[in-house]
Amino acid sequence: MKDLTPDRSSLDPIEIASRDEIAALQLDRLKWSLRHAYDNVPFYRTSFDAAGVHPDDLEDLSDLAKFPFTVKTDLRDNYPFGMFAVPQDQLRRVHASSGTTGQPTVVGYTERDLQNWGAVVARSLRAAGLRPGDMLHNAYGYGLFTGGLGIHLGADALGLVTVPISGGMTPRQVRLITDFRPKGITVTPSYALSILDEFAAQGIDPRDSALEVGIFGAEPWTNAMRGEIETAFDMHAVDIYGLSEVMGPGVSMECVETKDGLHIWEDHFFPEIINPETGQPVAEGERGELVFTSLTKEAFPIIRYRTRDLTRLLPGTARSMRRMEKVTGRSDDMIILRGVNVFPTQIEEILMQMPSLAPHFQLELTRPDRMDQMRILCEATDAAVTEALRSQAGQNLAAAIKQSIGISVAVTVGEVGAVPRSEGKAVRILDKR
Ligand code: DLL
Repeated sequence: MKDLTPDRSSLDPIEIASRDEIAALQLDRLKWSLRHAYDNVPFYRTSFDAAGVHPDDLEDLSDLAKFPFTVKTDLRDNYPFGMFAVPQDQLRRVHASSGTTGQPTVVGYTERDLQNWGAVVARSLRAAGLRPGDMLHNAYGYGLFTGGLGIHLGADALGLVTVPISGGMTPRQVRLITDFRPKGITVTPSYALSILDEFAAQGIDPRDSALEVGIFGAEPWTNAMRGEIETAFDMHAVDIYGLSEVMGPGVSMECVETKDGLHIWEDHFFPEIINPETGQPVAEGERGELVFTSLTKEAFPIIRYRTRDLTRLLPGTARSMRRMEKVTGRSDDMIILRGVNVFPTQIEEILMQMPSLAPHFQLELTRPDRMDQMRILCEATDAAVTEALRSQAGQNLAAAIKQSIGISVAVTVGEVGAVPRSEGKAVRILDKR
Protein backbone atom coordinates (compact mmCIF):
# COMPACT_ATOMS: atom_id res chain seq x y z
CA MET A 1 0.00 0.00 0.00
CA LYS A 2 1.26 3.45 -0.87
CA ASP A 3 2.12 6.05 1.74
CA LEU A 4 -0.75 8.55 1.43
CA THR A 5 0.17 10.87 4.33
CA PRO A 6 -0.97 14.37 3.38
CA ASP A 7 1.49 17.21 3.33
CA ARG A 8 1.30 19.10 6.61
CA SER A 9 1.15 22.37 4.72
CA SER A 10 -2.11 21.23 3.06
CA LEU A 11 -3.96 20.87 6.40
CA ASP A 12 -6.27 23.53 7.84
CA PRO A 13 -4.19 25.37 10.48
CA ILE A 14 -6.79 24.57 13.17
CA GLU A 15 -6.23 20.82 12.65
CA ILE A 16 -2.78 21.17 14.15
CA ALA A 17 -3.35 24.19 16.40
CA SER A 18 -2.56 24.07 20.12
CA ARG A 19 -5.19 22.73 22.52
CA ASP A 20 -5.50 26.22 24.02
CA GLU A 21 -6.32 27.71 20.66
CA ILE A 22 -8.87 25.02 19.95
CA ALA A 23 -10.50 25.44 23.39
CA ALA A 24 -10.68 29.23 23.02
CA LEU A 25 -12.37 28.90 19.64
CA GLN A 26 -14.77 26.30 21.04
CA LEU A 27 -15.77 28.52 23.94
CA ASP A 28 -16.54 31.47 21.67
CA ARG A 29 -18.51 29.31 19.30
CA LEU A 30 -20.32 27.43 22.04
CA LYS A 31 -21.58 30.68 23.55
CA TRP A 32 -22.87 31.70 20.16
CA SER A 33 -24.48 28.32 19.50
CA LEU A 34 -26.35 28.14 22.84
CA ARG A 35 -27.61 31.68 22.39
CA HIS A 36 -28.63 31.01 18.78
CA ALA A 37 -30.56 27.88 19.77
CA TYR A 38 -32.22 29.59 22.75
CA ASP A 39 -33.25 32.67 20.79
CA ASN A 40 -34.53 30.91 17.69
CA VAL A 41 -35.83 27.44 18.55
CA PRO A 42 -38.80 27.33 20.95
CA PHE A 43 -37.89 23.77 21.95
CA TYR A 44 -34.50 24.88 23.32
CA ARG A 45 -35.96 27.91 25.08
CA THR A 46 -38.46 25.68 26.84
CA SER A 47 -35.96 22.97 27.71
CA PHE A 48 -33.29 25.41 29.00
CA ASP A 49 -35.91 27.29 31.02
CA ALA A 50 -37.26 24.07 32.49
CA ALA A 51 -33.73 23.08 33.54
CA GLY A 52 -33.17 26.56 35.02
CA VAL A 53 -30.22 27.39 32.75
CA HIS A 54 -29.58 30.26 30.42
CA PRO A 55 -26.94 30.66 27.67
CA ASP A 56 -25.26 33.34 29.84
CA ASP A 57 -24.51 30.61 32.43
CA LEU A 58 -21.82 29.22 30.20
CA GLU A 59 -18.50 30.72 31.22
CA ASP A 60 -16.36 27.72 30.72
CA LEU A 61 -16.57 24.65 28.43
CA SER A 62 -17.32 22.44 31.44
CA ASP A 63 -20.48 24.49 32.12
CA LEU A 64 -22.06 22.75 29.15
CA ALA A 65 -22.83 19.82 31.47
CA LYS A 66 -25.50 22.02 33.13
CA PHE A 67 -27.55 22.12 29.97
CA PRO A 68 -30.25 19.56 29.17
CA PHE A 69 -29.79 16.77 26.65
CA THR A 70 -31.60 16.52 23.36
CA VAL A 71 -32.79 13.08 22.27
CA LYS A 72 -34.16 11.56 19.09
CA THR A 73 -37.79 11.80 20.26
CA ASP A 74 -37.39 15.56 20.75
CA LEU A 75 -36.61 15.81 17.05
CA ARG A 76 -39.53 13.55 16.15
CA ASP A 77 -41.90 15.56 18.33
CA ASN A 78 -40.92 18.65 16.36
CA TYR A 79 -41.36 17.01 12.97
CA PRO A 80 -40.80 18.24 10.34
CA PHE A 81 -39.25 21.70 10.76
CA GLY A 82 -39.84 22.63 14.41
CA MET A 83 -36.15 22.44 15.35
CA PHE A 84 -35.04 24.82 12.61
CA ALA A 85 -33.55 28.14 13.75
CA VAL A 86 -33.91 30.06 10.50
CA PRO A 87 -36.81 30.89 8.18
CA GLN A 88 -37.24 28.82 5.05
CA ASP A 89 -35.76 31.42 2.72
CA GLN A 90 -32.42 31.01 4.47
CA LEU A 91 -32.40 27.24 3.99
CA ARG A 92 -30.61 25.71 1.04
CA ARG A 93 -31.07 22.01 1.69
CA VAL A 94 -32.91 19.49 3.82
CA HIS A 95 -31.96 15.88 4.48
CA ALA A 96 -33.74 13.20 6.48
CA SER A 97 -32.66 10.07 8.26
CA SER A 98 -34.18 6.81 7.17
CA GLY A 99 -36.74 6.52 9.96
CA THR A 100 -36.94 2.76 10.15
CA THR A 101 -38.74 3.23 13.44
CA GLY A 102 -41.44 5.87 13.22
CA GLN A 103 -41.08 9.30 11.72
CA PRO A 104 -37.98 10.37 9.81
CA THR A 105 -35.80 13.04 11.37
CA VAL A 106 -35.53 16.09 9.16
CA VAL A 107 -32.47 18.34 9.25
CA GLY A 108 -31.70 21.58 7.41
CA TYR A 109 -28.70 23.58 6.19
CA THR A 110 -28.11 27.22 5.32
CA GLU A 111 -25.61 28.30 2.67
CA ARG A 112 -22.95 28.69 5.36
CA ASP A 113 -23.82 25.28 6.88
CA LEU A 114 -23.24 23.69 3.48
CA GLN A 115 -19.89 25.48 3.22
CA ASN A 116 -18.84 24.25 6.66
CA TRP A 117 -20.04 20.74 5.90
CA GLY A 118 -18.10 20.77 2.64
CA ALA A 119 -15.03 21.99 4.52
CA VAL A 120 -15.10 19.22 7.15
CA VAL A 121 -15.75 16.54 4.55
CA ALA A 122 -12.91 17.93 2.40
CA ARG A 123 -10.70 17.77 5.47
CA SER A 124 -11.78 14.17 6.02
CA LEU A 125 -11.10 13.14 2.43
CA ARG A 126 -7.68 14.79 2.64
CA ALA A 127 -6.98 12.93 5.89
CA ALA A 128 -7.72 9.73 3.93
CA GLY A 129 -4.94 10.65 1.53
CA LEU A 130 -6.90 12.19 -1.35
CA ARG A 131 -5.64 15.32 -3.09
CA PRO A 132 -7.09 17.81 -5.56
CA GLY A 133 -7.41 16.18 -8.96
CA ASP A 134 -7.82 12.62 -7.60
CA MET A 135 -10.84 10.62 -8.72
CA LEU A 136 -13.39 9.43 -6.15
CA HIS A 137 -15.97 6.70 -6.71
CA ASN A 138 -18.81 7.74 -4.39
CA ALA A 139 -21.08 4.75 -3.77
CA TYR A 140 -22.95 6.17 -0.77
CA GLY A 141 -26.62 6.63 -1.58
CA TYR A 142 -27.63 9.98 -3.05
CA GLY A 143 -30.92 11.45 -1.86
CA LEU A 144 -32.29 12.24 1.57
CA PHE A 145 -29.51 10.17 3.17
CA THR A 146 -26.59 12.48 3.97
CA GLY A 147 -23.93 10.02 2.75
CA GLY A 148 -23.93 10.56 -1.01
CA LEU A 149 -24.51 14.30 -1.21
CA GLY A 150 -22.44 15.03 1.91
CA ILE A 151 -19.36 13.31 0.51
CA HIS A 152 -20.03 14.96 -2.84
CA LEU A 153 -20.01 18.40 -1.23
CA GLY A 154 -16.62 17.74 0.38
CA ALA A 155 -15.18 16.23 -2.78
CA ASP A 156 -16.16 19.40 -4.65
CA ALA A 157 -14.60 21.54 -1.93
CA LEU A 158 -11.34 19.57 -2.08
CA GLY A 159 -11.25 19.63 -5.88
CA LEU A 160 -11.70 15.91 -6.54
CA VAL A 161 -13.16 14.36 -9.68
CA THR A 162 -16.32 12.72 -8.35
CA VAL A 163 -18.05 9.73 -9.89
CA PRO A 164 -21.52 10.13 -8.32
CA ILE A 165 -22.57 6.53 -8.85
CA SER A 166 -24.62 6.19 -5.61
CA GLY A 167 -25.48 2.72 -4.25
CA GLY A 168 -26.80 -0.26 -6.19
CA MET A 169 -26.33 -1.85 -9.60
CA THR A 170 -23.29 -3.70 -8.36
CA PRO A 171 -22.04 -5.01 -11.74
CA ARG A 172 -21.86 -1.42 -12.92
CA GLN A 173 -19.90 -0.42 -9.79
CA VAL A 174 -17.22 -2.95 -10.72
CA ARG A 175 -17.26 -1.86 -14.34
CA LEU A 176 -16.69 1.81 -13.52
CA ILE A 177 -14.02 1.07 -10.91
CA THR A 178 -12.25 -0.99 -13.55
CA ASP A 179 -12.69 1.44 -16.45
CA PHE A 180 -12.34 4.85 -14.73
CA ARG A 181 -9.56 3.79 -12.33
CA PRO A 182 -10.56 6.00 -9.34
CA LYS A 183 -8.03 6.39 -6.53
CA GLY A 184 -10.62 6.46 -3.73
CA ILE A 185 -13.96 4.85 -2.95
CA THR A 186 -16.56 5.99 -0.42
CA VAL A 187 -19.09 3.30 0.52
CA THR A 188 -20.53 1.47 3.51
CA PRO A 189 -18.26 -1.40 4.55
CA SER A 190 -21.05 -3.93 4.03
CA TYR A 191 -21.70 -2.77 0.48
CA ALA A 192 -17.94 -2.83 -0.16
CA LEU A 193 -18.14 -6.57 0.53
CA SER A 194 -20.89 -6.95 -2.07
CA ILE A 195 -18.73 -5.09 -4.57
CA LEU A 196 -15.88 -7.40 -3.66
CA ASP A 197 -18.07 -10.45 -4.38
CA GLU A 198 -18.99 -8.97 -7.73
CA PHE A 199 -15.31 -8.59 -8.63
CA ALA A 200 -14.95 -12.30 -7.97
CA ALA A 201 -18.09 -13.10 -9.99
CA GLN A 202 -16.67 -11.20 -12.96
CA GLY A 203 -13.30 -12.90 -12.56
CA ILE A 204 -11.48 -9.59 -11.99
CA ASP A 205 -8.81 -9.25 -9.33
CA PRO A 206 -9.69 -6.19 -7.20
CA ARG A 207 -5.99 -5.73 -6.54
CA ASP A 208 -5.60 -4.79 -10.18
CA SER A 209 -7.89 -1.78 -9.68
CA ALA A 210 -6.31 1.65 -9.15
CA LEU A 211 -7.96 2.02 -5.72
CA GLU A 212 -5.54 3.21 -3.05
CA VAL A 213 -7.98 4.09 -0.29
CA GLY A 214 -11.49 3.17 0.82
CA ILE A 215 -13.40 5.49 3.15
CA PHE A 216 -15.93 3.47 5.09
CA GLY A 217 -18.63 4.52 7.51
CA ALA A 218 -22.35 4.97 8.19
CA GLU A 219 -22.37 1.68 10.13
CA PRO A 220 -20.09 -0.08 12.61
CA TRP A 221 -17.24 -2.19 11.25
CA THR A 222 -14.31 -3.84 12.94
CA ASN A 223 -10.55 -3.80 12.57
CA ALA A 224 -10.87 -7.43 11.48
CA MET A 225 -13.00 -6.20 8.58
CA ARG A 226 -10.41 -3.52 7.87
CA GLY A 227 -7.79 -6.24 7.48
CA GLU A 228 -10.00 -8.24 5.14
CA ILE A 229 -10.80 -5.26 2.89
CA GLU A 230 -7.23 -3.93 2.85
CA THR A 231 -5.88 -7.29 1.75
CA ALA A 232 -8.58 -7.96 -0.82
CA PHE A 233 -8.19 -4.59 -2.57
CA ASP A 234 -4.59 -3.85 -1.64
CA MET A 235 -5.68 -0.42 -0.45
CA HIS A 236 -5.96 1.50 2.80
CA ALA A 237 -9.29 1.33 4.63
CA VAL A 238 -10.16 4.26 6.89
CA ASP A 239 -13.16 5.09 9.04
CA ILE A 240 -15.46 8.09 8.60
CA TYR A 241 -18.20 8.88 11.10
CA GLY A 242 -21.13 11.21 11.24
CA LEU A 243 -24.86 11.46 11.76
CA SER A 244 -27.56 13.54 10.12
CA GLU A 245 -28.63 15.22 13.35
CA VAL A 246 -25.14 16.63 13.84
CA MET A 247 -24.32 17.27 10.13
CA GLY A 248 -23.82 14.06 8.14
CA PRO A 249 -20.55 12.33 7.23
CA GLY A 250 -17.42 14.22 8.28
CA VAL A 251 -18.04 14.77 12.00
CA SER A 252 -14.91 12.72 12.64
CA MET A 253 -12.38 10.93 10.50
CA GLU A 254 -9.51 8.53 10.81
CA CYS A 255 -6.14 9.64 9.40
CA VAL A 256 -4.59 7.30 6.86
CA GLU A 257 -1.11 7.63 8.36
CA THR A 258 -2.16 6.42 11.84
CA LYS A 259 -5.52 4.55 11.59
CA ASP A 260 -5.86 4.87 15.33
CA GLY A 261 -9.39 6.15 15.81
CA LEU A 262 -11.27 9.13 14.43
CA HIS A 263 -10.26 12.74 14.94
CA ILE A 264 -13.33 14.77 15.79
CA TRP A 265 -13.44 18.06 13.91
CA GLU A 266 -13.75 19.86 17.20
CA ASP A 267 -13.88 23.34 15.76
CA HIS A 268 -17.43 22.49 14.59
CA PHE A 269 -18.62 19.70 16.89
CA PHE A 270 -18.10 19.57 20.64
CA PRO A 271 -17.99 16.00 22.02
CA GLU A 272 -18.79 14.65 25.48
CA ILE A 273 -19.02 11.09 26.78
CA ILE A 274 -21.68 10.33 29.35
CA ASN A 275 -22.72 7.33 31.34
CA PRO A 276 -25.85 6.25 29.41
CA GLU A 277 -27.64 5.23 32.61
CA THR A 278 -26.97 8.26 34.79
CA GLY A 279 -26.41 10.93 32.15
CA GLN A 280 -23.31 12.09 34.04
CA PRO A 281 -20.05 12.83 32.20
CA VAL A 282 -17.60 9.93 32.58
CA ALA A 283 -13.96 10.28 33.62
CA GLU A 284 -11.57 11.14 30.82
CA GLY A 285 -10.89 8.20 28.52
CA GLU A 286 -13.76 6.08 29.85
CA ARG A 287 -16.28 4.45 27.55
CA GLY A 288 -19.85 5.65 27.32
CA GLU A 289 -22.39 7.33 25.08
CA LEU A 290 -21.21 10.01 22.70
CA VAL A 291 -22.98 13.38 22.96
CA PHE A 292 -22.52 16.22 20.49
CA THR A 293 -23.16 19.96 20.51
CA SER A 294 -22.84 21.86 17.25
CA LEU A 295 -20.66 24.97 17.39
CA THR A 296 -21.36 26.63 14.05
CA LYS A 297 -24.62 25.28 12.67
CA GLU A 298 -27.16 27.93 11.72
CA ALA A 299 -30.22 26.11 10.38
CA PHE A 300 -30.27 23.21 12.81
CA PRO A 301 -28.28 23.91 15.97
CA ILE A 302 -28.11 20.82 18.14
CA ILE A 303 -27.33 20.98 21.84
CA ARG A 304 -26.06 17.96 23.79
CA TYR A 305 -27.51 15.43 21.39
CA ARG A 306 -27.40 11.87 22.67
CA THR A 307 -26.16 9.84 19.71
CA ARG A 308 -26.57 6.43 21.41
CA ASP A 309 -23.21 5.55 19.85
CA LEU A 310 -20.77 3.97 22.28
CA THR A 311 -17.12 4.97 22.28
CA ARG A 312 -14.53 6.86 24.29
CA LEU A 313 -12.43 9.99 23.77
CA LEU A 314 -8.69 9.86 23.33
CA PRO A 315 -6.10 12.61 22.94
CA GLY A 316 -5.01 13.78 19.49
CA THR A 317 -2.20 12.10 17.54
CA ALA A 318 -1.86 12.90 13.83
CA ARG A 319 -3.96 16.03 14.52
CA SER A 320 -4.38 18.03 17.74
CA MET A 321 -8.09 17.38 17.77
CA ARG A 322 -9.27 14.62 20.05
CA ARG A 323 -10.04 11.17 18.73
CA MET A 324 -12.98 8.89 19.33
CA GLU A 325 -12.37 5.18 19.35
CA LYS A 326 -13.98 3.19 16.53
CA VAL A 327 -17.68 2.96 17.39
CA THR A 328 -18.34 -0.57 18.57
CA GLY A 329 -22.09 -0.24 18.41
CA ARG A 330 -25.17 1.75 19.26
CA SER A 331 -26.94 1.21 22.53
CA ASP A 332 -30.04 0.34 20.42
CA ASP A 333 -28.15 -2.49 18.73
CA MET A 334 -27.04 -4.05 21.95
CA ILE A 335 -28.55 -7.49 22.31
CA ILE A 336 -29.07 -8.72 25.83
CA LEU A 337 -28.99 -12.46 25.52
CA ARG A 338 -29.82 -14.21 28.78
CA GLY A 339 -28.08 -11.47 30.69
CA VAL A 340 -25.02 -11.05 28.46
CA ASN A 341 -24.60 -7.88 26.43
CA VAL A 342 -23.62 -8.55 22.83
CA PHE A 343 -22.96 -6.22 19.90
CA PRO A 344 -23.07 -7.36 16.28
CA THR A 345 -19.46 -6.14 15.91
CA GLN A 346 -18.32 -8.79 18.41
CA ILE A 347 -19.85 -11.46 16.20
CA GLU A 348 -18.22 -9.85 13.16
CA GLU A 349 -14.82 -9.98 14.82
CA ILE A 350 -15.07 -13.71 15.46
CA LEU A 351 -16.66 -14.52 12.11
CA MET A 352 -13.80 -12.80 10.29
CA GLN A 353 -11.37 -15.29 11.83
CA MET A 354 -13.09 -18.21 10.09
CA PRO A 355 -11.63 -18.58 6.60
CA SER A 356 -14.38 -20.93 5.44
CA LEU A 357 -17.10 -18.38 6.26
CA ALA A 358 -17.85 -15.24 4.25
CA PRO A 359 -18.04 -11.92 6.15
CA HIS A 360 -21.78 -11.49 5.50
CA PHE A 361 -24.08 -12.13 8.45
CA GLN A 362 -27.40 -11.43 10.13
CA LEU A 363 -28.53 -12.09 13.68
CA GLU A 364 -32.03 -13.45 14.15
CA LEU A 365 -33.56 -13.04 17.59
CA THR A 366 -36.46 -15.16 18.75
CA ARG A 367 -38.06 -15.95 22.10
CA PRO A 368 -39.34 -19.54 22.21
CA ASP A 369 -40.63 -20.44 25.69
CA ARG A 370 -39.78 -16.92 26.86
CA MET A 371 -36.06 -17.59 26.48
CA ASP A 372 -34.17 -15.28 24.16
CA GLN A 373 -32.32 -17.06 21.41
CA MET A 374 -29.98 -15.89 18.73
CA ARG A 375 -29.34 -17.54 15.40
CA ILE A 376 -26.49 -16.36 13.23
CA LEU A 377 -27.20 -16.54 9.55
CA CYS A 378 -23.99 -16.59 7.55
CA GLU A 379 -22.64 -18.32 4.50
CA ALA A 380 -19.74 -20.31 3.10
CA THR A 381 -16.95 -18.58 1.22
CA ASP A 382 -16.78 -21.28 -1.36
CA ALA A 383 -19.72 -22.35 -3.52
CA ALA A 384 -18.26 -25.87 -3.85
CA VAL A 385 -18.37 -26.55 -0.12
CA THR A 386 -20.56 -29.51 0.96
CA GLU A 387 -23.41 -29.31 3.42
CA ALA A 388 -21.42 -31.36 5.93
CA LEU A 389 -18.53 -28.92 5.83
CA ARG A 390 -20.88 -25.98 6.17
CA SER A 391 -22.44 -27.50 9.21
CA GLN A 392 -18.98 -28.14 10.67
CA ALA A 393 -18.04 -24.48 10.07
CA GLY A 394 -21.24 -23.42 11.85
CA GLN A 395 -20.36 -25.55 14.87
CA ASN A 396 -16.88 -24.07 14.94
CA LEU A 397 -18.30 -20.56 14.89
CA ALA A 398 -20.75 -21.36 17.69
CA ALA A 399 -17.91 -22.81 19.75
CA ALA A 400 -15.69 -19.77 19.20
CA ILE A 401 -18.54 -17.47 20.26
CA LYS A 402 -19.25 -19.55 23.32
CA GLN A 403 -15.59 -19.34 24.25
CA SER A 404 -15.00 -15.65 23.72
CA ILE A 405 -18.40 -14.07 24.54
CA GLY A 406 -19.81 -16.81 26.72
CA ILE A 407 -23.17 -17.23 24.99
CA SER A 408 -24.72 -20.19 23.23
CA VAL A 409 -26.01 -19.40 19.77
CA ALA A 410 -27.37 -21.39 16.85
CA VAL A 411 -25.64 -20.95 13.50
CA THR A 412 -26.98 -21.55 10.03
CA VAL A 413 -24.36 -21.57 7.32
CA GLY A 414 -26.13 -21.14 4.01
CA GLU A 415 -24.87 -21.37 0.47
CA VAL A 416 -23.03 -18.48 -1.15
CA GLY A 417 -25.52 -15.62 -1.45
CA ALA A 418 -27.85 -16.86 1.33
CA VAL A 419 -27.48 -13.71 3.45
CA PRO A 420 -29.33 -10.71 1.95
CA ARG A 421 -26.89 -8.06 0.70
CA SER A 422 -27.17 -4.37 1.50
CA GLU A 423 -26.61 -1.54 -0.93
CA GLY A 424 -26.18 0.90 1.95
CA LYS A 425 -26.33 0.17 5.65
CA ALA A 426 -26.47 -3.53 6.44
CA VAL A 427 -29.42 -4.90 8.39
CA ARG A 428 -27.66 -6.92 11.08
CA ILE A 429 -30.49 -7.71 13.48
CA LEU A 430 -33.76 -9.43 12.63
CA ASP A 431 -35.74 -9.13 15.82
CA LYS A 432 -38.58 -11.65 15.70
CA ARG A 433 -39.36 -11.54 19.40
O1 DLL B 1 -24.75 7.48 8.42
C1 DLL B 1 -23.81 9.66 8.01
C2 DLL B 1 -22.65 9.03 7.31
C3 DLL B 1 -22.70 8.80 5.96
C4 DLL B 1 -21.51 8.72 8.02
C5 DLL B 1 -21.63 8.25 5.30
C6 DLL B 1 -20.42 8.18 7.38
C7 DLL B 1 -20.47 7.93 6.02
P1 DLL B 1 -27.20 8.65 9.69
O2 DLL B 1 -27.90 7.92 8.60
O3 DLL B 1 -27.92 9.72 10.40
O4 DLL B 1 -25.90 9.33 9.13
O5 DLL B 1 -26.72 7.55 10.71
C8 DLL B 1 -25.92 7.90 11.79
O6 DLL B 1 -24.80 5.75 11.80
O7 DLL B 1 -25.28 7.52 14.83
C9 DLL B 1 -23.94 5.67 13.96
O8 DLL B 1 -24.77 4.84 14.73
C10 DLL B 1 -23.80 5.11 12.57
N1 DLL B 1 -22.48 5.43 12.02
C11 DLL B 1 -22.14 6.41 11.18
N2 DLL B 1 -20.82 6.36 10.89
C12 DLL B 1 -20.32 5.31 11.60
C13 DLL B 1 -19.03 4.73 11.74
C14 DLL B 1 -24.84 8.69 8.52
N3 DLL B 1 -17.97 5.18 11.08
C15 DLL B 1 -25.53 6.69 12.60
N4 DLL B 1 -18.90 3.69 12.59
C16 DLL B 1 -24.59 7.02 13.72
C17 DLL B 1 -19.96 3.20 13.26
C18 DLL B 1 -21.37 4.73 12.33
N5 DLL B 1 -21.19 3.69 13.16
